[in-house]
Amino acid sequence: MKKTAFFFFFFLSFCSLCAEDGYRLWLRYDKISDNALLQQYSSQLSSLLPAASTPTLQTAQQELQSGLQGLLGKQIPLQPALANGSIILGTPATSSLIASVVPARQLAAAGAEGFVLQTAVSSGKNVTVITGNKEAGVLYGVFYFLRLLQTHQSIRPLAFTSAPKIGLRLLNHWDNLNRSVERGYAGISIWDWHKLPDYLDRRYTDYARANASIGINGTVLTNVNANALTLTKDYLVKAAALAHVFRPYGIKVYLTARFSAPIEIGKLKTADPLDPAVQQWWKQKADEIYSYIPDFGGLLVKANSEGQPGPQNYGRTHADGANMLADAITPHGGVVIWRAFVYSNETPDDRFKQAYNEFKPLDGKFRKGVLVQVKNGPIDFQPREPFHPLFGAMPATPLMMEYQLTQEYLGFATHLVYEAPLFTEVLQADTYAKGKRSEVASAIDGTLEGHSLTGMAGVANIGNDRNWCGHPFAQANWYALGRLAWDHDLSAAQIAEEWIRQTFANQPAFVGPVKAMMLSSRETMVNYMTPLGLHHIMGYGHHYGPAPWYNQAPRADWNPVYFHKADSLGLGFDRTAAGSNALAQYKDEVARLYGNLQTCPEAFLLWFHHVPWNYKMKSGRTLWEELCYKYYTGADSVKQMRQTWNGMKGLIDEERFAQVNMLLGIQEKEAIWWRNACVLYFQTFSRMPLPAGYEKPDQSLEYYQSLRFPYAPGIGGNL
Ligand code: GCW
Repeated sequence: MKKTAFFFFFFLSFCSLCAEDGYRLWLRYDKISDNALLQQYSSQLSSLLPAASTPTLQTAQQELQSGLQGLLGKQIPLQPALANGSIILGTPATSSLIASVVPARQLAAAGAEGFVLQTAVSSGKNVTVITGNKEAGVLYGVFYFLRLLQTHQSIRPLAFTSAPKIGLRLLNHWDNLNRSVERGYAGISIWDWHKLPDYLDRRYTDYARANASIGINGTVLTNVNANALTLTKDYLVKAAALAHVFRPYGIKVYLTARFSAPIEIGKLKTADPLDPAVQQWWKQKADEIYSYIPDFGGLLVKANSEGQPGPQNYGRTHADGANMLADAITPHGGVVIWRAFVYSNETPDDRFKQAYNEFKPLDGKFRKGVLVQVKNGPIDFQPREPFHPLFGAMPATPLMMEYQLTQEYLGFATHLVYEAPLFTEVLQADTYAKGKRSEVASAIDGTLEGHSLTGMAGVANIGNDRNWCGHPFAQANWYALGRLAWDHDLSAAQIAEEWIRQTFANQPAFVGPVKAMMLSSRETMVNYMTPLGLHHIMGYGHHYGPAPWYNQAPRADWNPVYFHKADSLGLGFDRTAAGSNALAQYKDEVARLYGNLQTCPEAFLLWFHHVPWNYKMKSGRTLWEELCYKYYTGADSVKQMRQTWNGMKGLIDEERFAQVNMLLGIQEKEAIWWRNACVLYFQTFSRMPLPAGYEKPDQSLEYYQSLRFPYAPGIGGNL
């Protein structure tokens, strides 16, 4: 007996020493250390009524059991008889008790995917009900309930209903069949195509758990720079195996379609969407896909963009291409997600304007079942972009939001950047499409134009690194995407707080400072990389580090100099009527706000104006001084982040503490690199001295320009 206890103790202490490698994400379920709370929860939760034996309800039950076992440190028995503290799991269809205990209007409010958490008295017993109209809702409810415990919230009384505001809540993996990940910084792809379909890594299940816990209900497995082989039988069988793992978690599988697939794998001479043989080929392909994956979510397509084939190769429009695929896919219940990230090499116009120019005229031409997926901003996932002018501009078309979780332009997986403030800034921007209060969020959730097909996607930051995302804090961006897709009214602060409490610790001494650090991290990064509306000034190709001087790219709009337009007079891209007039793509109210130098928020200044170096900013400083101020403040803030983190020593496990500490060290160096390189380079145009009091860069501009990174991660060849 003693021996067992010793080993148990040994095992526990061993686990606490070795287990904090980040693998458990925000689903750690460690025993609650606050004894009073532990006792309270224990007395409120005594047993679990066995759920119906369907895959999703059994999954929900297992999650609840293992979660409670961890959090309460004891097993909650399955017990059919109602007792004080019973938990009842199920849908009104699987349990008559639920229908009698939960008010019908609450169930109605939960809709198809939502859930109800309800405490009630049934046959004289205090019970907790976790329910939804569909089984996936029950699972979401279980995860929400476990979150309440993990974050030390009260669980009695509960009368809480929650339903997602957005229908398709997706991750987009830019994963190639050779397991390289385009713009991936967390190892190779988690999809081990070679061993699929027979070898099902435990990670696939944990991936599904993590996604379901935040309401993500679909995953696009493959890169939008697509490989036609994805749609061959060999790979469909592999994708079907993943779909099988994900199904109980309410997660559908989607794939990317290469537009030229009929030629490459179908032996046709053309991929012209108006050619009957091509249409027939896609119909048969869709039938085949659905024979393997009956609940297949649909196809995501990047066409006529950055060298990808598309309908324009045949003189057809994006709508022609999307509609052909929709005719094949929608009869099976799937959707076609067509990306609006296009810019043509031949079009000499401002790259900002190209997606709008191509897509706006197609509004109303897309078939039912097609969504157009639009990046949050007009260029390309920069640290700060104004909202994309297509939002609010295509009333007849369901527009889906595309964010980038992977930090292609945000310091890779080395910089601590919490992206929720970026996401919410865009969602809250007012498009004025139907007058004031026509926020981007309402264009995405369907309320602005009355669409029922709605979606939000995040380009995944997941790889096979033990901690999934490379940086322990990058997990928060995955988490935030799911939470905001479910409910975009949540604040970045609220999401950060619940993530920290589950992922690290509940102590206020930790939560407070770390939350503040997360919330300011995005602005800090903007300051040391692209302040005042600068954009696209990173290294060429790999996108690592600063290279505002670069002008050797094969096309003008891949060059930083194209975007910042520094000259002896000033800095910034004039997108007013006097310049490219991109502002005309916005509603008048927005165009006026940004178009007037006096009213344009300074955060967006250089997006829209070419501003003289000695222009007086609101602070009283000149543009040049303000630019220096921002770069130096940004780099200094990283120093402060390190200090904050150092103060957290001892409050969490040593392993993750040390990892973050080292990463912040790199971030500080790289912030100084960005600052020095950019200030020295822009100084060659402003010809003004560094304002007094700033430490001089310790290297020359030539030094920064000479740096080369042939093996920077994330380029990802699609072999
Ligand atoms: O940001 C750019 C990336 C490309 C990516 C492209 C896109 C998948 O640099 O790597 O290609 O966007 O979104 O299609």
